Amino acid sequence: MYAQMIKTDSDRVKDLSEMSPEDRAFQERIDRGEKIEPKEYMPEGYRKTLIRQIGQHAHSEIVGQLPEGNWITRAPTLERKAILLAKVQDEAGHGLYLYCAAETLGVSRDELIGLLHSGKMKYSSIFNYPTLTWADIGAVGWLVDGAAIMNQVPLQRTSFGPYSRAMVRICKEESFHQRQGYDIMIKMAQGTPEQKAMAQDALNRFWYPSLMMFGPSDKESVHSAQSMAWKIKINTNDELRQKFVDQTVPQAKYLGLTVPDEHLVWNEEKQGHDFSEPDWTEFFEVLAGNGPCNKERLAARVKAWDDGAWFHDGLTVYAKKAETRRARQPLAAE
Ligand code: BYC
Repeated sequence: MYAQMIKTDSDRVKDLSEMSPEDRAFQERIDRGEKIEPKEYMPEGYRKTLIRQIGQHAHSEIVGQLPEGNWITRAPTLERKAILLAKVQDEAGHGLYLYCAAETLGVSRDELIGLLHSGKMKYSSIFNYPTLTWADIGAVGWLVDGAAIMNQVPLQRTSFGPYSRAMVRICKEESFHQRQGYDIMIKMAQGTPEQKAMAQDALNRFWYPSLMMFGPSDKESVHSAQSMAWKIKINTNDELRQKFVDQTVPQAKYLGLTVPDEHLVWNEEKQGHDFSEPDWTEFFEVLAGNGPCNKERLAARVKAWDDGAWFHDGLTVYAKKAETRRARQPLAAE
């Protein structure tokens, strides 16, 4: 059912005068900055948009474990291994908070996971790129988690209560993730010439995919206008991309690394950097399933699900039996 719904939430933004009385009252609550809670009235489009965004966000956290999980057994020291393990576990936790937030909107976790596995629901484009060296783990923490924080800090103020509360906790953990990535980059950039070259190579490969994480340019973004009217999104894709570039360029400079963009320049007038757009053809190809690792990532998730089926099935049967037992319990016990 949700497969058909997912695409239908990008209608033109309606004016207050065009809305039903319920939708107008709802929009006025949003405009006053009130939070919307699961059992309260919400337009169908608001609910669908949230299911799409929160579901995709949850899937991103879960699929996002794969490129880093790949390096747990190869981390260079025991300390780095323990830190990476903790970070990857945090991502699993983020996925679970977000699936719970989505479930309050009337969609089950199994349904969402089914949509991911059938390719009907997306996850972040960034996780379709490979992590080839240890420096990539630094770049993922620094750039990917850095971009995630830039996007997620404003989402703490999103209008849907459960999503907003999940984001508060997630943001705290993401900031540790970004620091651990930057710490790896410092070590590599200040290491041997070979290590510094690895750090530069990781920056070269992750720079543009990180810029793509914010979504297409504002003129190509189909959902932004309505999502911003509903305060599901607080900033446009281009606003956040600009902030990310402005924050990250000095960090690259501190590392002694070069951002791979010959057009990157400080613009005094706009008090921000001018920079090159990512290759949007590549972005849409990745979204269509043709990125370097799309097939591998999805296959890994489907395999994990299938391998764990005996456990889910066991738990479900146990839960049913326990419910039947409880229902049969004599009232005298009360
Ligand atoms: N990748 O109209 P637009 C993490 C899709 S996990 C894939 O601008 P919207 C981490 C978009 O869905 C962080 N698809 O959409 C985890 C739409 O397609 P559909 C993940 C993308 O929703 C582990 C179409 O393009 N963060 O940090 O208004 C380890 C048009 O786009 C992408 C979130 O999920 C993309 N990059 O804005 C380390 C944040 N961009 O659905 C780190 C929550 C766009 O119509 N999400 N699309 O088929 C958001 O803030 C918004 O959904 C977006 C897109 C800004 C991503």
